[in-house]
Amino acid sequence: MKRPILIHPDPRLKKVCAPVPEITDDLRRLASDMLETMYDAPGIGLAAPQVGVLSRLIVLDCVKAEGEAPRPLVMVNPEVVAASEETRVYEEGCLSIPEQYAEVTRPSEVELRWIGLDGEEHHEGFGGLWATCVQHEIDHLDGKLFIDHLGAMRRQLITRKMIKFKREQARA
Ligand code: K1U
Ligand code: ZN
Repeated sequence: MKRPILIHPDPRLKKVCAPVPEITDDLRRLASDMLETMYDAPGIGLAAPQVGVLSRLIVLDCVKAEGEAPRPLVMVNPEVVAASEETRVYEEGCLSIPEQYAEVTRPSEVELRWIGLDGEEHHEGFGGLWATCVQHEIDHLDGKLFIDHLGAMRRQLITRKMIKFKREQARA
């Protein structure tokens, strides 16, 4: 089932999310709904707070090349355990900040630990778009948006545009 995506500004997007204590059927259903919502948007990632659930759960699939098999990943309680000194700049977007893009600098490679829906602990290194996306999603779990990496002026400008966007959406 597709779920509505919260649009910035919304107080739920500013909260630090709680760790998931156990893998339940409700959590599996939420992960499945989030993947459906992400693919439909379309997007390459989605964090639980974006659908109003303040739990540490993210989904992502950064396979972009046509003809390549999808690789949906579900990460419970994801943590960056190591990050490269080398950085990469990428023009990021966010499904909670539609039609706004900005360059964000982040470590180009990260090593992650997370719990899968199988209840097992996973470790893996990510680079390129996967590294950018997973850091963007973990930021969501800490109440941080990509615009929080920008200067105050640019952030305020985008926030004002979003307030206007939400007002127009409410009227339509
Ligand atoms: O978390 C989100 O809001 C999803 C966001 C993830 C993201 C995008 C770019 C850099 C870092 C993280 C998106 O998926 S925005 C949409 C998007 O980037 C995209 C959509 C379709 C095809 C390719 C990219
Ligand atoms: Zn986002």
